[in-house]
Amino acid sequence: GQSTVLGYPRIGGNRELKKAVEAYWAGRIDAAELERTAARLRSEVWLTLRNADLDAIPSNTFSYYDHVLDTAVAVGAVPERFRRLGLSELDTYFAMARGVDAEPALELTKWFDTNYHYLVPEIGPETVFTADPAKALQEYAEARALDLRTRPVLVGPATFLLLAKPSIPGYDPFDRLDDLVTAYAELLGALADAGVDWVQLDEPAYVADRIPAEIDALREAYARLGALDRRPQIFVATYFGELGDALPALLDTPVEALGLDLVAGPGNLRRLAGSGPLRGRTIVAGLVDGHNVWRTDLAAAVTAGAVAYGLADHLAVSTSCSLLHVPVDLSVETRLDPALRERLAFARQKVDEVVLLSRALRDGTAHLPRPLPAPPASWHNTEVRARLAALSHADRRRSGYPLRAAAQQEHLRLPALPTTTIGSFPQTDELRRARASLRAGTLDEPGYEQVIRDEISRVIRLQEELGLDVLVHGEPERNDMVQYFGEQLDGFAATDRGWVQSYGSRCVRPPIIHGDVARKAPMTVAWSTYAQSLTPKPVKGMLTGPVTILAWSFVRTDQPLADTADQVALALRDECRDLETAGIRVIQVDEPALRETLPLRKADQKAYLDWAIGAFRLATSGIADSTQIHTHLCYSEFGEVITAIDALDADVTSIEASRSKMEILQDLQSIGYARGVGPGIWDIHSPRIPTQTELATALRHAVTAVPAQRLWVNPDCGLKTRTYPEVKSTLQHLTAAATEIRNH
Ligand code: THG
Ligand code: ZN
Repeated sequence: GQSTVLGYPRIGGNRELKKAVEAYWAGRIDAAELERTAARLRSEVWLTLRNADLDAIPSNTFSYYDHVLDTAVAVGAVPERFRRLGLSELDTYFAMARGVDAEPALELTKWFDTNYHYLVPEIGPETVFTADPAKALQEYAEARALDLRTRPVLVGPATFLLLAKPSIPGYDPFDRLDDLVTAYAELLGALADAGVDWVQLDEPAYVADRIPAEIDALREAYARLGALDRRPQIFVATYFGELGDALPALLDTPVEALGLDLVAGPGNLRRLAGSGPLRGRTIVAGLVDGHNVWRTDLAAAVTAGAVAYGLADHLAVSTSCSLLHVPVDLSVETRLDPALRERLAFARQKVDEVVLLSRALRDGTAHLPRPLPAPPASWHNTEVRARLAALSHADRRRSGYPLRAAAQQEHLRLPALPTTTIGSFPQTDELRRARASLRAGTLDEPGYEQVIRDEISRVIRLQEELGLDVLVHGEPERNDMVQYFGEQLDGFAATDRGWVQSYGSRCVRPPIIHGDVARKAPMTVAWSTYAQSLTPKPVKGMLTGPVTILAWSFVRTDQPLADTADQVALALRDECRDLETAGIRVIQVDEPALRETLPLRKADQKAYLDWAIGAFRLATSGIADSTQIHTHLCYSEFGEVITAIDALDADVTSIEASRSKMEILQDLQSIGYARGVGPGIWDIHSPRIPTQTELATALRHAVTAVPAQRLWVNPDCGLKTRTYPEVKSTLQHLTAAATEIRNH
């Protein structure tokens, strides 16, 4: 068999791409220097893959920002509003990615169920598709100069349109598939002319539920591309789940290779067995998990691979999806617990696994490494497991809302339309410097804590001056909201350089959950009570919910996610109790990831929502009626999970709404949501400072959907990416707008 990977991280082992791109944006380097860095990173990846003895090496997996945007450029889908800026090609590209003063960027949204975000193509009847193969050809030629014949990768035409949004309301971008396939035909022709043997077209959209018309359209698209007489061989890659009816549809076309995710979609094998003769086609078996960091169980993978081999005359071994979603190289993580390290594989190590598997399938399993020993006993927490086993329904239930609401009003004495913020305040240069000095050893722990205390008291004073009703401590002590909890919980490990691209130049370093989760000591109580000691107004405790902690970590796969979620929930439950005992009267448990980990297929969604809601309620039900629970949701459209939001049973839900023009309020109203709600009236992702009039208008609109007694006034997300001048002005406008509406 052959070996390949569907894609490889492009950020570099030390985030060189992030640094170069940001230096270019800041004007510190020019386009030529940026391009040199990019070319070096590309050749490093190709040489790494060649030196690992991988048979088939992908190209065009590099991106300055996002591979969906690259595909949009390759088919000419650059909206007129960016073309007319008259910028260079590179700057037009970055204008689409980041916006410019005059034009907002393309929308950014989740790439399936990963923590990667892509730029949403805008497609309408006016879009003129034209093939622009320059980038793919350039990369192919660069690799050719290293004596490599690579396989260019593009997002496939059907998935591209299914991920797009209409440029005018009501239009369906998918209606343009025929025209788009014409552009792809031209692209394939240009690649063939350059000597390209194989092209990879990614169609992951077909592992989600698709209507028959969409499946038929996929079949027709690949029948057309397959019938071209001037083209490379076509490899259609699918990943993140099971293909369903798209599998026989693709086998109905002349495509030469089909990629199946056998990690997230083990049922693909059964489906393949039932789908008739493969007629010489290659099956690319995704046996090595590209979405998680665990070493592959090679014996089990060989067994699955052998089954696939039995079905297909031609088999290649691959990763389940692109390796974009895992860190680059485990070998630099010298500070990890050896017992954990030996169980992990990052991108570089996963390439070795692919090569080993393809050899084992050809030559037998004699050379496979020995299986791992059992995990260390210290990863197992008997006490947590006993607590989990003893849980009952009652542990996930609070009193009825009317009782709670009365007790909370008694305890908090808030005005109508109470004002608050979501939690974080700007991370100042001083804070960043202090964190860097602490790491470098030039600032000691007491010195660092003094910096944090000073910052908290500044933030409290500012909020009192602004007249906000429920205050926050501003989270100056936190880097990333998940990293912060991961560092304090048993069962989690942090990496030094395990960066993964989240969007554009932004990366995250997800913690790894390897064992039973337990709280060693209170995690947030000291800072929250310090903040509360400075003011008579209620200060919110700030926690990250179990679903979000799991979504933004690498999770263990040896037990159901639901169990891990409940373990995290128990730790948070104890934290809530301790906050309450320490005098904190309002606790916010954020679940911004609730929507993003929703399974791609409808059939799997209920089970997910059941455990997700159950874990949130377990975390938040161990407290008195008089303690008010808030939750905060952002980064997604929540219409689809509206009943789940209700089922969380939080006393107050603050939710991103300013971009969707508050449609979410109608949605909540229509399912009978009857508790507090704070639709974000300030879009904090924009540096624009809204006026008091604008905010008052938004509030006036909101009170038509939600009675004033239940309506909260707040921005739509945390303020850590904004500056103090922006925050001060806008919060002033926000409190003034609330007063204006209260007095009418
Ligand atoms: N934390 C984590 N995952 C997330 C988010 C988060 N996923 C979804 C969403 N939020 C993604 N958004 C961001 C926003 C900013 C950054 C990363 C993801 C960011 N990263 C810093 C960078 O790349 O410079 C590094 C941060 C660090 O030093 O830890 O700014 O909030 N886990
Ligand atoms: Zn938010």
